[in-house]
Amino acid sequence: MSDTIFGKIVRREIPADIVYENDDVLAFRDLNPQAPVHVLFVPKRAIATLNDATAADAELLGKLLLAAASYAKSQGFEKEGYRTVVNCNEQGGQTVFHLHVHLLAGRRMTWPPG
Ligand code: U5P
Repeated sequence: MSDTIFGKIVRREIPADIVYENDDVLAFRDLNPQAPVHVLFVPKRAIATLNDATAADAELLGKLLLAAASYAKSQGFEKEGYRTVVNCNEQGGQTVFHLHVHLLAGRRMTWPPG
């Protein structure tokens, strides 16, 4: 796949406000936050979209969600809650083609999403 700005962040080629990291996942604050806490969890090994994930990526996908939950809990959002979102392709609202999980917290979310 072609490289993206998130690949450059993972390789520390461009700066980001990194808040969480483990062997497989990097998380940094969204530059255009949609909630008081808006963090993006990206796999260090890039997958372009959710469509491109295979059974071989199942563990990595799980690790992304677990990282988001772990960070949300560490920030005190376990009880009040939060939202995780994966956008896919144009109508899903995806703009960066390196799969990522949005973590949004700190305000009441609405449903259905826009
Ligand atoms: N974004 C950043 N930094 C960048 C480029 C994009 O934080 O350098 C954020 C956008 O604000 C957006 C997200 O929320 O990445 C991409 O999400 P999506 O629209 O692809 O789901």
